[in-house]
Amino acid sequence: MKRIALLGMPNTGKSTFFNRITGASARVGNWPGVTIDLMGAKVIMGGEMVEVVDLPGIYDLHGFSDDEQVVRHFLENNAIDLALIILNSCQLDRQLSLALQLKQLNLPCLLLLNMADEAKRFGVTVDADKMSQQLDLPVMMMSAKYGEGYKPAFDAITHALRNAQPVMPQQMHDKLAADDAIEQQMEQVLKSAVQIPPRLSDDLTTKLDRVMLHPWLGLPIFFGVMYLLFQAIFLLGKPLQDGINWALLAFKDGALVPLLASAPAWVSGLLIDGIYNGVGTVAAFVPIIVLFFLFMAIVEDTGYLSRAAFLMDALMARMGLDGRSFVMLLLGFGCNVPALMGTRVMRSRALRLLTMLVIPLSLCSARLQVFLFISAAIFSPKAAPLVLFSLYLMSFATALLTALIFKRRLVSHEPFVLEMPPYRFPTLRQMVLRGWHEVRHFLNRASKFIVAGVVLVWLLTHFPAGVAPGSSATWAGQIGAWMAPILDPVGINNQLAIALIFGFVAKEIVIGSLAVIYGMEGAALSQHMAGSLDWVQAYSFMLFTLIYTPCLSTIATLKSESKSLRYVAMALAWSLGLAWVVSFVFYQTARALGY
Ligand SMILES: Nc1nc2c(ncn2[C@@H]2O[C@H](COP(=O)(O)OP(=O)(O)OP(=O)(O)O)[C@@H](O)[C@H]2O)c(=O)[nH]1
Ligand SMILES: [Mg+2]
Repeated sequence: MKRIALLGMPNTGKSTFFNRITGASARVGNWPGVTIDLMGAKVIMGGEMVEVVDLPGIYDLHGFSDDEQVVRHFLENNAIDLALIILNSCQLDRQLSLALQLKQLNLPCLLLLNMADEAKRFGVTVDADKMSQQLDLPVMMMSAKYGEGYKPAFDAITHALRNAQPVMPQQMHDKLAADDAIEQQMEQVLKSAVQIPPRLSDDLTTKLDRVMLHPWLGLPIFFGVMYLLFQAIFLLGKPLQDGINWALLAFKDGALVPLLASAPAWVSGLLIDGIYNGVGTVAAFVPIIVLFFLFMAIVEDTGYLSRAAFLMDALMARMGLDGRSFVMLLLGFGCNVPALMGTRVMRSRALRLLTMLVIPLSLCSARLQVFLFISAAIFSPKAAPLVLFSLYLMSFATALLTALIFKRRLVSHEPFVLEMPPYRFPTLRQMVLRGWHEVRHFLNRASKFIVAGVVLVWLLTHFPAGVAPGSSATWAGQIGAWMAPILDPVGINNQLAIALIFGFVAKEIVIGSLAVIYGMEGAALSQHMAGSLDWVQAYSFMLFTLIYTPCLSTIATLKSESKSLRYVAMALAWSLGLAWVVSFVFYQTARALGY
């Protein structure tokens, strides 16, 4: 099978092109360093099967951050039939040198000048034919996002593939010609084939940045935007959530219960009280989570994240972090795992380790489900949003505290250079792809962790045979009693303790397992919990859930990214210890004050 590799600098539209050509849904974002690992997909081109490989962006072939290593490793170990070099047409003066470096590897190459739409708008003109002659390569202009010029580019690729032979890139290090020669050739090509106006006429970006990056207004605007975003998510998400809850209940009462009426009690118990209630309670949050990711994707895709990094850089530097760490914390609000992997763009190991230590403290969407559920059950409709907001603040505060404490051990001197991409509007297609991606992610986690988790909880709360379900005589009750000396002082009762243990695997299981432990779902579960817990216990439980290790996937990622068991053990111990101390201080103080 023939193989095409997509190469180029970060943020030039490689993944956008990859999605267009393969129909895949690789992550796209207006931020350098979105792709951090290789991703392949097969397509039929010119009647034969071809593998297309999307790669992280590289600045040059000598780069030494972990995502750049991925590219080098790939090139050193794989024969490729065609290297598609994707450049941003508006930045040819900076990017052409990479194309020349890659060409020296003696791979069959094709040059795609992407973002033709922006080039036109900003007044950049490129003579692709002339450039093609000078470089002795096919050169095509196109817009991967909007599709202009895609068809001719596709045909050119098919044509180039037809008589391609797989080539191993030549030894990269000794083959590279002196950089001066490349510099000279680049000057020459730029002079004859490219016209860049002295100032790019990007009015929109300039005007917006005057406000968004304003020295005083910038940060308040940023937090205002975030606040509105959350308001919008819940405003739109709540009716959808209620709708799903209603449908799930109707299906249960109308179909499941009658259907299983004659089955043995343990079968209907396991299926209905276990799996259906457990997974259903979690599934009701899917619309909110999808909306959440859609809005995050908009923030990411417009280029506003880079602005957030810029605005927060000074503050983060005091904690031993930098603007990128802040962006990763924000991405961690979605899911900690990709945020941890995103730190690969950092070249300093100390900075990476410090950032990876704080990311698991960001309140990810799975924890958000737990907090939405509990705060709605225990607190008044007026107080619930404030409770949620306070948890976000705690998330930040614990992250900053962690950084402050560990920054002396993990000192980095990596300079932080931030590239400000122009503002871009996400397309509907990109948003739909992203939403679908999250639904699939949920289904994947549901089938892997949530079903297994709730089944286990059901078994633990219903056995040994003959005891009253959910009572202290069950296995779950015994585990709870065993944990009591540690968890009593922070106000976490036996039922909640079981939920916490399973939350270690995945936070979605926490509410799933509460549904199973109490044998109820939706509104009934909320009411029951409101009756059996007071707000101090509930808040202490939420604090603990927020701070202790997010999930198994996060731990596995910490291990694979840091490659150090000691580091992972330290991160685990720290988060568990911190969770206990924070909950303890809160719980005991609140009780001492008479609440
Ligand atoms: N205007 C315009 N924007 C584009 C075009 N192609 C991609 N983009 C946008 O450019 C940004 C970067 O796109 P990606 O596909 O994530 O870039 P990438 O090269 O994969 O980036 P890394 O994975 O970080 O190396 C996104 O906001 C895209 O929507 C295009 O042809 N025109
Ligand atoms: Mg990419």
